[in-house]
Amino acid sequence: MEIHRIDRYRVRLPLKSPFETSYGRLTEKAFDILLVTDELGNQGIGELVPFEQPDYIEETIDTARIIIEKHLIPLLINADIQHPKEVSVLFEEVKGNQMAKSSLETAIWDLYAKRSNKSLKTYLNDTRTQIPVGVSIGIQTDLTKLTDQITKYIDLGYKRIKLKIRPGYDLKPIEAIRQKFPDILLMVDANSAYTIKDIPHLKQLDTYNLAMIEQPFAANDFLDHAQLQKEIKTDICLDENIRSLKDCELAYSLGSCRSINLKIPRVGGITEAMKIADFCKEKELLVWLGGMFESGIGRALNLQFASQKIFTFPGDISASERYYYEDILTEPIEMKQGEIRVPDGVGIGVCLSRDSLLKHGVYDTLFTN
Ligand code: OSB
Ligand code: MG
Repeated sequence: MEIHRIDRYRVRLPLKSPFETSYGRLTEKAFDILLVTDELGNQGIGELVPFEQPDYIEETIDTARIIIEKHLIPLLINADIQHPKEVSVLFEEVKGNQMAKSSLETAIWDLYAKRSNKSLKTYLNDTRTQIPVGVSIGIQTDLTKLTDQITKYIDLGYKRIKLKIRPGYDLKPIEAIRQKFPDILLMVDANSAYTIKDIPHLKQLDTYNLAMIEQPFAANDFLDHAQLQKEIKTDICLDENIRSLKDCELAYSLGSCRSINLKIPRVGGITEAMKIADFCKEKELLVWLGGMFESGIGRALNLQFASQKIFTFPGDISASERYYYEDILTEPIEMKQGEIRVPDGVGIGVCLSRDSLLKHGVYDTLFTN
C-alpha cells in the first residue's frame, strides 16, 4: 500500500471529574488522532495515548510527537508495506517509544482492514460480538463518596471494579467496599506506589478476596514482584512493566506475576499484543485488556482486540460517557448490562465526528506526497 498523507488532530477533552492515582491527578486528557491515507483515499485511524507528564511511564505526548515526526514517519513513507505486521519490524531501529509506534501501527492495521473492506476482528482469533467490561475508580479519600460511586457503576451493570490504591489509602477503602459489596469482582491497582519493605503490609490484602493486585512495585522491577508473588496468595498483575513479549517471558520465568494487563499502546501496537496474547494463552497467564482513558478511537480498537475469547476477565474498557461528556465519534460507545458491543463496521468499526474533533482539537498535516 502507498501512503499519500498523514494528518493529525491534537485534541483535549475535559474529564467529567478529576481522576486521582498514586502518582497524580488528571482533569483533562490530551491525545492525538492520526489519519493515514492511502493511494485510494482509504483512511486508517490511530490514537496517540501517552499522558502529558512522565508519571505513569516515561513516554509523554510531547516526546511521542517528536519520535513520530522525526523518526517513525520517515521510516513509514520510505517503505513499501504489504502487510501491517511489517510495521513493527520496520520500527525496530527506533528503541522504546512504544506508544508513539502504536499510534501509527494501529492506524496501518485499520487502513489494511479498510482496504480489504473487513472488520479488524477478522484478523484476530475466536472473536465474540460483545464483551464484559469493568471500571477503574480513582482515589477518593471520602469513603462514603467512594462507595456511592461504586454503587453507581455496579447499578449501571459494570462487571468488575478496579480501585486505585497507594500507601495510606488501601486497607480502609477496600474494607469499606467489601462491607457493602462482599461478592463483587474487585481488584486494586497501585501504579508502582509500594516497595519491597511493604510486603508484610501488602500480605494483609489476602483477606479481601481480590481478583488481583496490579503493579505494586516499580515499573522496571521483576525481582521484588517475584518475591511478593511467592509470599502472597492473591495474583499479582503487571502493567507498567510489560512493554513487549520479552517482558512477559521474563515475568513468567521469574514468577513475577500471574496476570498481565495488556495495553496495545504500551507494547507498541497490535502485532506485539497478538504475540503476548498467544504467550499468555500458552502459559496460562490471565491476560486482560487495560485502558489509557482513550477516546472512542482507542476504545474501538480495544474492543476489537478484547473481542478475542481469551479475554474473559472484564477489561478497563468503559463506555464513552464514563470519562467524557462528548466523544469524538459520530456515535458514542455504549455499555448495556455490563457488556459493550464490538463495533462491526470496517477496520476498527467507528467513524470520527469532524465537528467534535474541530471543537476540541487542532488540525495539521504531518506528511503529504
Ligand atoms: O494503571 O491502568 C492504569 C488510567 C491511566 C493510566 C494508567 C491506568 C489507568 C486506569 C484506567 O486504571 C484505565 C481506563 O479506564 O482507561
Ligand atoms: Mg495499571
